[in-house]
Amino acid sequence: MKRVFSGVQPTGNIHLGNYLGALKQFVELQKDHECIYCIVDEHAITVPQDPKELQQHILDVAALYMAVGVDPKKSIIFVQSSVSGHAELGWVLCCNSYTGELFRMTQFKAKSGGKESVGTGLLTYPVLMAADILLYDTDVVPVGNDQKQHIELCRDIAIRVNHKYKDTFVVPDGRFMKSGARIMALDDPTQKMSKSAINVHSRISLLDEDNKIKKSIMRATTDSDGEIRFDPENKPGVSNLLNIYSAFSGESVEDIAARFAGKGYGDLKKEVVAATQDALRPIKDNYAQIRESDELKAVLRDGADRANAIAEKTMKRVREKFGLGI
Ligand code: ATP
Ligand code: LTN
Repeated sequence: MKRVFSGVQPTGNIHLGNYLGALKQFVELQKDHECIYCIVDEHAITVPQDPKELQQHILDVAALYMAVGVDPKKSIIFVQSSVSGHAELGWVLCCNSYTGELFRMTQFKAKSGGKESVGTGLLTYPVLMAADILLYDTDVVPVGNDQKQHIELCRDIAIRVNHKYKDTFVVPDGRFMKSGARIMALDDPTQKMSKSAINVHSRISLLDEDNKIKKSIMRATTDSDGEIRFDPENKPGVSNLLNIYSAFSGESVEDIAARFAGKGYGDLKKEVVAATQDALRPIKDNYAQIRESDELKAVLRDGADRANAIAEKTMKRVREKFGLGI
């Protein structure tokens, strides 16, 4: 069975982009893969976090994993910092990556742009991500499109180390959804939907109430030509709505556009509202129950034990290959 690994940062506001790009894949892959899903708290502290809030957000993401359908009996769910191999392998990989390749990462450029001083962790962030993935001999990494460059870097580092130290790592592949891989902000469809945008109507959070979902979608930015057609370059707003609808229904964007021929944007938006509300309703119901249950921390402890057993085997191999320790 192929092994899957992915992670989400516990930084609040888990949104439709996170769900349609990543979490939805997590659930699908459980059927026929050995899956490991991590809450990457060490990635979260690359920017300042309030410790109390971080603790809550870790539990929020764990509960959301389970609420969308990740089953802790089938998959491992755990918190990154509870397995020390991540930080340890992260350091080893830092010593096998180049500052040049890290400075080229578009996410680093975006997050560091215009700042007077930039934390080192923001630069080495993708190396820690590579460590997360390589620590588990991962075959498949389900993520959104924005992580493509980081997956490529992870592959480059794995190939480089394998060349130097012979067959140390499995070289993983990214896995991207057809329609959900890049959900755009509703208020500005030229930007990706993000947790950190100031305007709450730029995103749908997975726990948003029906009314909020309706408001955010009905006021989504479109264009003035009135035709419903999939054309991300010239019609990013309408194309984003078609993408969201397609990701929920499984129908192709072209078929949806054909079905709406001659109708107005309002008609399309109403159906997107209904599809989103219907999809999020059971997630919200499950979440409320799971977040309050005592079972949650037990799931994370059990996940950490199972993850650690795999990680330790890899670290033993890595230490031997590199000549670390005695
Ligand atoms: P954000 O930019 O919203 O803060 P993020 O990408 O920095 O999110 P994570 O929460 O760790 O951080 O992302 C979890 C998963 O969601 C990743 O696989 C990421 O690629 C995916 N993802 C994030 N935003 C989108 C989006 N707008 N569309 C599709 N997938 C997304
Ligand atoms: N960098 C990712 C989160 C992340 C991740 C990972 C995803 C950290 N480690 C390992 C997949 C595999 C993000 O910002 N979305």
